[in-house]
Amino acid sequence: MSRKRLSSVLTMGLMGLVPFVVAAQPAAAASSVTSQYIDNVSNLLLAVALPITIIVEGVLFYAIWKFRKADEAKPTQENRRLEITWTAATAVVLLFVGLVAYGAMGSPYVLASQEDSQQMMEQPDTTVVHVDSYQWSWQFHYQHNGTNFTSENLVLPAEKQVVLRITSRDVLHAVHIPALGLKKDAFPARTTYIATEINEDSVREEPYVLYCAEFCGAGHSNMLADVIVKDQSEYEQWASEQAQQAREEASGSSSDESSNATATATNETAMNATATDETAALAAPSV
Ligand SMILES: [Cu+2]
Repeated sequence: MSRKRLSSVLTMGLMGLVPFVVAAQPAAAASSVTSQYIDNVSNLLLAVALPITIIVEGVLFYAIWKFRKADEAKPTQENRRLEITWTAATAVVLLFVGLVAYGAMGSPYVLASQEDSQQMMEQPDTTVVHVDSYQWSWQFHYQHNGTNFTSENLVLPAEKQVVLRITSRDVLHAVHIPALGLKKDAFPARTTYIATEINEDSVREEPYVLYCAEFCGAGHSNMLADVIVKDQSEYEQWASEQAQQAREEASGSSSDESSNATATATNETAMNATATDETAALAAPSV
């Protein structure tokens, strides 16, 4: 390629960039550590792919325009240098994509292994939620100051390490919270994990939506839950209230149990009484 031709291709390529630069919006801040990693991969790949695309398109349109009057196109002759160049260029691109993806996927906030998650769960500062899925809803189990309680909504603190322990009671499901960049499959008889830290900016009254992202039967499309992100003090308050309520319910039901036990004992006495009556009836001389 002559220098003149090369410079006209590059000029066309750079001109092609202008509308993209004008249209580009400043990137919104990531909602969680996880989405930050994923956005970084996406932005890096876009930054590299865009100029390559524009140069390739530039060469294509240049060739179409330049040879528009050629009746018979000549086949490309063997050109070892060109072949080595495009093979090496492809290898560099693939290596780059692999390295960038590995940089994100190596983080436990993107792919949490069982070991990573268990290490995080042992740290006292981590909020752990057991996400239990079933056809066709979700249950979120918490432990706060030694009290277990269950919530219909997934309530999470911001600016704090969070681990979701995910299980399924029946078939395959998947936890998907697009707004927070979180997604993980749920399997029966197996536990999977999501580890993340939600950014302060994501705290809001309006809930985010958790979707089931694995087709799981007739009720799949209704398998949604609200995700509420609170700041740490509000989260603490919510969790304490829920734990308190659970303790009250537990003490209420245990007194119910003792009254049930009393009722059962009374019934037994009544049965004994019946037996006595029967015995008496049997023993009574027939007339
Ligand atoms: Cu589903």
